[in-house]
Amino acid sequence: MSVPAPRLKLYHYWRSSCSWRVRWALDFKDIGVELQHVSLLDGESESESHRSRNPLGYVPVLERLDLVGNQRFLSDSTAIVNWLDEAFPNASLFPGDSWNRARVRSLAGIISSDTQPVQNLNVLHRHSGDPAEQKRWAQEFIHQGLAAFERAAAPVAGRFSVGNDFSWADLCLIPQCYNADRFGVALDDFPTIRMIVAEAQSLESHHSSHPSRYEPQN
Ligand SMILES: N[C@@H](CCC(=O)N[C@@H](CS)C(=O)NCC(=O)O)C(=O)O
Repeated sequence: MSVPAPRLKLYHYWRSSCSWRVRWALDFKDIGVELQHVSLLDGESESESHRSRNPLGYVPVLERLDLVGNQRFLSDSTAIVNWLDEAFPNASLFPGDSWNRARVRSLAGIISSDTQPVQNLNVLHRHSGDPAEQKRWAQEFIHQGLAAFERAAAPVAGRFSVGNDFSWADLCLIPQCYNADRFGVALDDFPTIRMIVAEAQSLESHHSSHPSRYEPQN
């Protein structure tokens, strides 16, 4: 049964890991939303119309329309998912007591603050014009971030990153593992992460929000 939602629209890019975090949160909470694809490859995200939604020219951006049609935009997956969790408290993505929730945020931050930003497209292009060097850079930082996540999560993980409840930490981890695969970073050194990835694949919302479902067909 769908949760009655305000009118929401998500601007996303099919294989952006930050976009996947938000699509997955929406599906996990069963929140209806309109989706609009914004290409990161052909300048669409750099356009004035997208920069009016997010001056950085990044995805994801959530738009909220009120009853008289006023638009409000929220960028940054962390801010968006925190708002969704407050506005739609069913299926909490920050479960447990205050210490548990802080752990969720701490693990998520290893990915959202300290790993994904340094392997972002614009950073790779700024770093080097050579695709092989871009890949080497991304691999180094992804491996470093996942190694830190593995060590921090190992003592607190259950089925998922923090205990047995799916959380915001998993929403950051799994799309980052998808990126790791794209960049050729193996998960062999990370048994806890491999276990969480396998568990997450049992969730219907993993499949319904997966990038492969949103790949433009043309
Ligand atoms: N902190 C932001 C980061 C958003 C971000 O980096 N988005 C990437 C895709 S995952 C992007 O739009 N990159 C465009 C670019 O690098 O030019 C969030 O969590 O939403």
